[in-house]
Amino acid sequence: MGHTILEKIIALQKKTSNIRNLCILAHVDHGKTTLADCLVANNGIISSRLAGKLRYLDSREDEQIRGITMKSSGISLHYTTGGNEYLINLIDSPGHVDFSSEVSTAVRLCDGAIVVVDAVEGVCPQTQVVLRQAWLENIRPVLVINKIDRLIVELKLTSQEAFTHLQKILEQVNAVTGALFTSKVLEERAEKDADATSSCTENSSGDQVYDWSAGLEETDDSDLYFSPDQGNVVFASAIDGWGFRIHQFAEMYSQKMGIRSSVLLKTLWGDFYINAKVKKIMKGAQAKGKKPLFVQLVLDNIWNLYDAVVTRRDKEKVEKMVTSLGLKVMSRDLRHSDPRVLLSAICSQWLPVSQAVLSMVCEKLPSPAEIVAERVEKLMSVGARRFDSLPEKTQELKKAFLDCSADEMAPVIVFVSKMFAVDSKALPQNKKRPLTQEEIAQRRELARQRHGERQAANQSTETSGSVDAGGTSILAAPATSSVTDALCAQTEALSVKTAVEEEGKEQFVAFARVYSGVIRKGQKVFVLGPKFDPSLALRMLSGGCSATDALPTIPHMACCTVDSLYLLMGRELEELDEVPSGNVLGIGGMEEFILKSATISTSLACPPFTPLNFEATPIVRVAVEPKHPSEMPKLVRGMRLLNQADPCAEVLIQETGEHVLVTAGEMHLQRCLDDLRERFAKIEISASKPIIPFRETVVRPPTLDMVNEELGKQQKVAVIHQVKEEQTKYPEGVQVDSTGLVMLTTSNKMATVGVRAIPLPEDATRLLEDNVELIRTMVQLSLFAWEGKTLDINQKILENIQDFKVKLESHLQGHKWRGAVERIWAFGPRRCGPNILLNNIEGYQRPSVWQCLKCVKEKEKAEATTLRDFDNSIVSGFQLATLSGPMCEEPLMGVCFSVETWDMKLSTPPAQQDSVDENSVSQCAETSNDNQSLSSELQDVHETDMSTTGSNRSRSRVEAMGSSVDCYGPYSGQLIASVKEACRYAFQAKPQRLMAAMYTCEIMATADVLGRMYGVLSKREGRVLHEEMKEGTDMFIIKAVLPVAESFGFADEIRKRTSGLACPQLVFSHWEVISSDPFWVPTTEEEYLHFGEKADSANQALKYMNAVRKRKGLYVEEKIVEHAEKQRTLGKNK
Ligand SMILES: Nc1nc2c(ncn2[C@@H]2O[C@H](COP(=O)(O)OP(=O)(O)OP(=O)(O)O)[C@@H](O)[C@H]2O)c(=O)[nH]1
Ligand SMILES: [Mg+2]
Repeated sequence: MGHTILEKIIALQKKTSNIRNLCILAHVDHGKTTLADCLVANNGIISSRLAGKLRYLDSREDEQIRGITMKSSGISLHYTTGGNEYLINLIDSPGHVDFSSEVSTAVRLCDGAIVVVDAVEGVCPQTQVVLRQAWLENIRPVLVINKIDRLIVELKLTSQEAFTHLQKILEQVNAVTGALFTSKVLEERAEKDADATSSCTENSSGDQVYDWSAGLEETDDSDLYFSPDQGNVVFASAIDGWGFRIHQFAEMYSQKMGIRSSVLLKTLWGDFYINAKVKKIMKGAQAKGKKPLFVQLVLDNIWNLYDAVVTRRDKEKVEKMVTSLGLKVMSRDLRHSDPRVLLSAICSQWLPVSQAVLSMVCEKLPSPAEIVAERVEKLMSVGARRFDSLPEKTQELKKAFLDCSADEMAPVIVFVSKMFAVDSKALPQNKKRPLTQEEIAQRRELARQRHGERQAANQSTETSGSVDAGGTSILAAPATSSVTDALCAQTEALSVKTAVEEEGKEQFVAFARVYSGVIRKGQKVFVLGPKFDPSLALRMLSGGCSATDALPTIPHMACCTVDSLYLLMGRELEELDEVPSGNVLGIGGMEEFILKSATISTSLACPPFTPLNFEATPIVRVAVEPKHPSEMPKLVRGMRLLNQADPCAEVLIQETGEHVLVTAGEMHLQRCLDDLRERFAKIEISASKPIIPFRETVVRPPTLDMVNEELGKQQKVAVIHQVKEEQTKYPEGVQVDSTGLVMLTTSNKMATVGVRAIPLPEDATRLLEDNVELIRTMVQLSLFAWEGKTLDINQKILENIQDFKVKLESHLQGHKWRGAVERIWAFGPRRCGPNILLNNIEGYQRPSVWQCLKCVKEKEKAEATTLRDFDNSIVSGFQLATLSGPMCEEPLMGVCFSVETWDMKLSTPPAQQDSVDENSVSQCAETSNDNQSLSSELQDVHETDMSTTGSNRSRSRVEAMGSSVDCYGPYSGQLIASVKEACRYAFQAKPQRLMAAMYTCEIMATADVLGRMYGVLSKREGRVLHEEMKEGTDMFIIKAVLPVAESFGFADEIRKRTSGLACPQLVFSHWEVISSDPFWVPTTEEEYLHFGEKADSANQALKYMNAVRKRKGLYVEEKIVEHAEKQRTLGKNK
């Protein structure tokens, strides 16, 4: 990078109002990186001829090979418009769903976004996702409709058709924005109403009529939508290098036609036409069958150019056009065999896309100084905490955010959104740089000196050789010099070796942005982890302190010195000494302190930023191991590095000792494995087949049998092995009645529990699943209330809990569920899962899970005394039972366990029994192999709390128990085990089903490959939800669901079968019950006749279940060879 450009950028970094931080967002393959190329070429970093072909920001080899972006990367550009110089920090992001976490990391650092939409494909699933992400982060978007050349060359639309098509796309994009806006306004309004009703007295009658649209009308949304006349839409073809806003044409034609440009601007995009006779612009082009202005003045020109250059290759016409436009085209381009070369040579001069996009960005996107208060509050308030409940000093920092000042006194606030690995060779300090004139002169001088010395030494040896006797002292000199030479050589060799080792090492650079103050090299700063609590820190350190002071250890906080600062220049980094507020930057030497994201500040009052919104759920897991077992440590280290370098990948070690990698999808998995092999571990590794998660559940007894006959009327046939199984299913001491109630007594015969499993309605399960975070908060609140602490809790969260309760009640209707919601004992597994433990014990009134609502409101302490002893053992048993079910040890889902009896003989056990049990369960949960991450902050708080109080209590308990420890072990332990077993048997007493994780996929394909695509879908048990034709194109959009278990290789197969025309995007959507019964054997006469005794037609659920059991080393009932003689007969007959 040129020295002058670097200096210019450094100077511009200080002018906050002239900085634009933005990212490019779009669906996969809509042309983000190509567009970025055009912008980069404008700065002369790459040649404009290569723009669009090089994909400069796709710096990884696999990105280039696959033609897809996998990591977001930043580059700083400078741009001059209207006499103002701007610094543009551009971040290119990936569009593939598997890498959507990279988008989240990019969006957080920006103030604006360029949303790119393919003119042919229109709004795609990821387009909606990125628009929502931008919305959630309060960043302003502008629109680029790209690939308009495809409308001309591929779809062969006329300019008029293209106009209609473009209008439709714009409508689609605005519809998405509109929906986001409406929901926000309504939410705010509801909030306001809630505030109003809570503040006013309760005298209002309940029959208010809500006018929901009122809020919408009041709120100004005019600058929210994309509209060409607002100047926030660019029409472009990045590959051909052209793009424009209608401003440009309005100005051009206002001179030509003598119409004011403001009038033209208003009418150029719309249903207006020009009346040539009266030279006036009139409305109603469509009704009168006239050419709209946009077609006549804009599109027709472009269409003509393409026609002349690409379609007809009319040289004369092209030359005429070129001269009339006043352009200069090199004759080399004119003669080129590929017409696209000539085209881009003309277009990039006539309507350079970089000018159009960059001027729009500078005009329409906010500078870092314009950050709004709403966004600041959102960034600063983590989880359930309200902004106004933060410590006063912390709230004061809001001003620093809003000022965005680069003042000496301003506190430094930096957010690191991800860590990325770079080869240490690529770091500027390790790079060989050209020497300056003085350095060259210095070296020359040094070499001359050395040469002189050597010559002198040679001469002296020669003379000493000629002098005989007594010359030992002189002779000794060369000997010593040779020794030192050897030493020098050795040390040199050593240093070379370390340099080589260094070279291969990956270094981490933090991808960050400065929100306030100036960060300097060598400065001491605090690194605040995502769980850091400023109020705790402020309490611990009264008064001011800085990172240079010696500090006591504060949880989730570290002090460090800023090692190096970098300017991100795509593939390269440039070293900087300081970076002022408002800029995106790279920070080196932080790998010891930051895992994935962090906040850096000089003030301990600074709160950690809210966690990033990740759209993707990591679901694909594989076990990895080194090819050579001795290389295990390298793998472990490599996996640690990978975990740090990827925002979304999870790395864990299961209790079986397996190293498991969890990724968002197949493509992501591939990239992680490649990274592990080539960068982080540098060893050969083998990965298992993807481990597919399942869930276990129970359903209502089916009313139809497998041949669709009604059950119950037929005469049953006794299938021998089933009867046998029925008998052996339950061991001694377990009683199961015909309704599925399981009674089980502990080994010491002291307690008996009766449990029944009931399937939860589907809606209720979904509700539980969607509200995991809320349930977790509830658990934490109960815990706080339990300990007598009060927490300043957001009113909104309380409302959400109330709302959740009401919804749950509405889903649990019918006499079976009467009053059930009030009697919920716990949720599980992990206290927040989609299963319910119900207290149906007569005469046992325990506080419900909803007590937090009451406690927080009334600020009263929960009554602890009403809990029966060992209450928690029951909960723990339930947690364990729901964590792994009896079918294949996968977690349960949608099951309600109703405890109906609980008799205990022990009369006076110590009061504080339960906490130890709970502790043991939380540990179990941590090591288990479920795929839900445990990383939530609340959960952690909960666990640490439990472990500290638990250990204290356990000691006292052991002392107090003494006598009650019988030969079967502690009483509470027995109860846990019994409840767990009882739940399992109760589960087995009902019709059991497996649940499969499902992907939704949206595939776009042309009519001729539709049939083949359906073939692939049905082979993989996919189900088409709907199919529609995309207007104006010959494309169909098919929405389908597909089990995750069948998805591996799906994208590839579709691509191959449709010759690359269809490319599906798989997104995890939900869990679905597999309708077939894995334990099914024919029981009715019809089934028997239809399927035969063996029932060998494939049972999908059984297949899945056995595969999981096999993987986990569980017993699988499978006959390897059945009827061996038959096979022999077959062989003979051949
Ligand atoms: N016809 C046409 N093709 C384009 C245009 N812009 C990009 N492409 C092509 O579209 C393909 C995808 O372009 P990329 O720039 O890699 O797309 P992307 O949005 O960065 O893709 P991901 O990063 O993988 O999400 C490439 O083959 C480009 O050549 C355009 O304006 N017209
Ligand atoms: Mg890309």
